[in-house]
Amino acid sequence: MKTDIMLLVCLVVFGFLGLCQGGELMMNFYAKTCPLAEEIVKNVTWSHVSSNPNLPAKLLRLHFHDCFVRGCEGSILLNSTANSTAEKDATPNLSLAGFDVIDDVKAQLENACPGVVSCADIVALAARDSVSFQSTSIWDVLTGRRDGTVSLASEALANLPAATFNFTSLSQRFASKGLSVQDLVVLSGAHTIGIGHCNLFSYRLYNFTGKGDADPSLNPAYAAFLRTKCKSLSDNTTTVGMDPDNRAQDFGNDYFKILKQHKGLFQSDAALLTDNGASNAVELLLDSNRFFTQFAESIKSMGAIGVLTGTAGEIRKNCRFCPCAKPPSTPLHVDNSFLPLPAQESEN
Ligand code: HEM
Ligand SMILES: *[C@@H]1O[C@H](CO)[C@@H](O)[C@H](O)[C@H]1NC(C)=O
Ligand SMILES: *[C@@H]1O[C@H](CO)[C@@H](O)[C@H](O)[C@H]1NC(C)=O
Ligand SMILES: *[C@@H]1O[C@H](CO)[C@@H](O)[C@H](O)[C@H]1NC(C)=O
Ligand SMILES: *[C@@H]1O[C@H](CO)[C@@H](O)[C@H](O)[C@H]1NC(C)=O
Ligand SMILES: *[C@@H]1O[C@H](CO)[C@@H](O)[C@H](O)[C@H]1NC(C)=O
Ligand SMILES: *[C@@H]1O[C@H](CO)[C@@H](O)[C@H](O)[C@H]1NC(C)=O
Ligand SMILES: *[C@H]1O[C@H](CO)[C@@H](O)[C@H](O)[C@H]1NC(C)=O
Repeated sequence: MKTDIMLLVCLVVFGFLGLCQGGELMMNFYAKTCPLAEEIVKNVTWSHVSSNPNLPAKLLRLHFHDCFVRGCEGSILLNSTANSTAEKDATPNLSLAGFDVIDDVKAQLENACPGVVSCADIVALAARDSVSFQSTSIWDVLTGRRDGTVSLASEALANLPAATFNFTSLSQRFASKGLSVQDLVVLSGAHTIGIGHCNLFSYRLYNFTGKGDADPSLNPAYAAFLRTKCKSLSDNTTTVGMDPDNRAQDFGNDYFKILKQHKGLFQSDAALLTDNGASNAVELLLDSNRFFTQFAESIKSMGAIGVLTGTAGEIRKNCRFCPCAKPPSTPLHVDNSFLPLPAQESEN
C-alpha cells in the first residue's frame, strides 16, 4: 500500500517512528475524504437523542473514558475477546452506555465512505453533538484520530479516577494525562448532567466516620434527601440525578453552583473544594460565559490525549471488533496485583 511505502521511506530518512506517524488533529479532517462525515454523525446522533434524553450524559462519559485509557483511540468500544477482557467489561462494571449509537453512526458512515472515518473520532463528535442537541455546537472537535487495537480491563482500573478519590489523587490522575487542575475542575462540570448509582456515594450518607454520621462535607438537607433514595450501602440499581437542580438536564455551569452548596454527589466532586486553587477555579466558573469558553478548551485537551494520527493505528470497520488485531504490546494475561488501588476505589 502507498501509505506503507511512504512510512518505509520516512523511516529510512528519519529512522524514528515517532516522526513518521505524521499528522495532527485538525478541524474538519474529513473535508476531502468524506465531506458529509460530520453532518452524518450529527444527524444520526440527534435522531437517537430525540428519543433518549439520557444519551448526552452517556456519550460524554464514553468520550472521557475512551481518552483516559490508552488515549482517545476508540479502545472503549472494543469487545472482550477470548484472550482478553476489554475496558468496557472492567469489573466493577463501568455502567457505560451509548455503544449502539456509535454502531449506528459507524454503519451509516461506512455506507457513505467505507473505511475512512475512525471510531475514535465518532466518539469525540457524538459526545459534542449529543450535548449540543438542537443547538449550535457547544465546542469544536478536532478530528483525524485513528483507532487502537488493544483494550484491557486492567488499564481502565489503573487510569480512571474513582468517585472516592481525594483532591491529591484526582489531580495526579489528570496530571498523568497532561491535564491541569483547571482542566480537572472545568471538566468535572460535566457532572451537571446524568446519573450516579447509589452504591458509589451511599457510604457518605450512613456511618461515614463510624459514628452513624454522614460525610460532614455533604449538605445535611441534601444528605437526608439522598437517604430517602438510597436505602443501603450496597444498592447498585437505584440512581439519582447528579445535579439536583438540573432536572431539565441542560448543559451549563450549574454544577459549580450546587458544588458551593455542598451538593456534589461524589467525594471526588466535594474534593474540588478542599484545594485553594481548585476552589478559586470553581468560583470563577460561576460565570456562565467563562464556563463555556473554558470547557471548550479543556475538552479539546482531553480529546487530544494519546491520539493516534497519520499512519498509526487503523480505521476499524466495526467499532467493537478489531480484525487485524496485532498481539497487544502488553501481556494478554495481565497480572493485576500491581494495581495501586484497593478494589472499592476503582470506578463503578
Ligand atoms: C474528575 C474525576 C471523575 C470521576 C471520579 C468521575 C466519576 C463518575 C462516576 C462514579 C459516575 C457515575 C456512574 C454511574 O453511577 O453510572 C460518573 C458519571 C458521569 N461522568 Fe464522571 N467522573 C469524573 C470526571 C468526568 C469527566 C471529565 C467527564 C466528562 C467530561 C465526566 C462525565 C460524566 C457523565 C456525563 C456522567 C453521567 C453518566 C450517566 O448519566 O450515565 N466525568 N462519573
Ligand atoms: C441532516 O439533517 C438535515 C436536517 O434534517 C438534512 O437537511 C440533511 O440533508 C441531513 N444530512 C445528511 C447527510 O443526512
Ligand atoms: C487467542 O490466543 C490464541 C493462542 O495464543 C490464538 O491462537 C488466538 O488467535 C487468540 N485469539 C484472539 C482473538 O486474539
Ligand atoms: C489521598 O488519597 C491517597 C490515596 O488513598 C492517600 O494516600 C492520601 O493520604 C490522601 N491525601 C489526603 C490529603 O487525604
Ligand atoms: C458504624 O461504624 C462503627 C465503626 O465501624 C460500627 O461499630 C457500627 O456498628 C456501625 N453502625 C452501623 C449502624 O452500621
Ligand atoms: C449488584 O449487587 C449484586 C448483589 O450484591 C451483585 O450480585 C451484582 O453483581 C451487582 N451488580 C453490578 C452491576 O455490580
Ligand atoms: C460485542 O458485544 C455485544 C454485547 O455483548 C454483542 O451484542 C455484539 O454482538 C458483540 N459484537 C462483536 C462484533 O463482537
Ligand atoms: C458489564 O460487565 C459485564 C461482565 O463483567 C458485561 O456482561 C456487561 O455487558 C457490561 N456492561 C456494559 C454496559 O458493557
